[in-house]
Amino acid sequence: MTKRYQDAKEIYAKLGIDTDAVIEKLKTIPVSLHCWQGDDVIGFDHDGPLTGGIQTTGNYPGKARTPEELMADMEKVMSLCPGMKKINVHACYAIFNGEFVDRDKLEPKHFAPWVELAKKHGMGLDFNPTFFSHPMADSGLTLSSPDENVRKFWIEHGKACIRISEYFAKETGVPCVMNIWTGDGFKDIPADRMGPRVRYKESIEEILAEPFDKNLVKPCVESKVFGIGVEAYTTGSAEFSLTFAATHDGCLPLMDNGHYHPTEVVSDKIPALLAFFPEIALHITRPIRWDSDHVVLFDDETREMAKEIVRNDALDRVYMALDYFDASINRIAAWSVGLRSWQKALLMAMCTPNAMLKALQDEGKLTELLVMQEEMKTLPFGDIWAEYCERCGVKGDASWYDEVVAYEKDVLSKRA
Ligand code: RNT
Ligand code: ZN
Repeated sequence: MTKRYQDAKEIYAKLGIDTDAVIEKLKTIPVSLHCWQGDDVIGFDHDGPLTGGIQTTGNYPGKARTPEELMADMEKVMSLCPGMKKINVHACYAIFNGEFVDRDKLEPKHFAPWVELAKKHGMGLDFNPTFFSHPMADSGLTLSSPDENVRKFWIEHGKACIRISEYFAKETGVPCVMNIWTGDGFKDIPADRMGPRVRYKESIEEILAEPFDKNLVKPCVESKVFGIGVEAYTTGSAEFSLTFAATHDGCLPLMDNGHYHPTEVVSDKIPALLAFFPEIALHITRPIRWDSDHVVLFDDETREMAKEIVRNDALDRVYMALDYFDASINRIAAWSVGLRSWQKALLMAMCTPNAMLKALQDEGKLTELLVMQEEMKTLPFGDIWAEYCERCGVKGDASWYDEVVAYEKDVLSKRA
């Protein structure tokens, strides 16, 4: 224990915060690490481009080309970041040994190496059907398509993913969050806004009709405001997704903080949803002007989101997953900066005298509240962070980046 930590611990103790207890607690809270930062959201089941209205930009050398490379990269990231992790897998990251099957025919065995990875690290797995980057998604509509064959294909994909999610949960002993997101929408003004939504609703209902144990599989519906090439209309809008989750038992709403109008904030939506849903899910990202999926930083809104989870005592009700993809910088660093930032945000929220601040609000002492909230910002949080990292066996300062530089030299730079 450093002298700096001891001093900081005393300062926080005066505010009623037991930093040792906070550190122990945070170590047990899982954050889901998305596999798709490592190869620019491509996966292993197709050669085509990324579609669905999402985009990576940049061409930094060293992206993972095989399951082995991707998993090695993720292990590197996990070794650089504190806290408990889960791995978030997309269906397009199926691993075929010779025989290829299309997305509607996927089976648990195609994801066995992911289960092995999870077991090796004592982690859980989350899962996502991939409704994009596929010829059956070329029209821009999948589950909401007017073409019955297209819908049927994607419904079968969704059902296969439910079975795979349940397999993940059974194998790892950790519930699997399965997130349904489609990029379905129109570039220009539609003639029918309701038809696709009614079809989308019925398609998700068919997927969820696949039998599964609600304690093992947590299906979510993720909303979105618009995508690239689908600027005028998104089938799975905020109202659609929220209402769907609210009216379908066992289905969770998933909010991605890149999927709203730029002045809306997910931090404010978290407590609104927690007032109604037993459990909710998040995609944590950083939008710049649009759903740009920049690397998550320790910035104001990230901290505000973490605060809402922590001070509403909802760490066990909110499934937290990272979702960003930057191809313009070292991908190991991109992943690590984002995960470390979210960990920092959680730690800071847990090192805040939330009960005291709430009491000031309820007593109408709003001037004092403002003063105290500002005071909190300059407490020696960095020393608590350093201690937390130390106790998790990772670097608390920027020297984690030295390992990234070495990995780039030894491993990434050799990938042609
Ligand atoms: C896209 C959504 C979605 C994807 C992943 C890859 O805007 O955020 O969650 O990023 O499924
Ligand atoms: Zn997302």
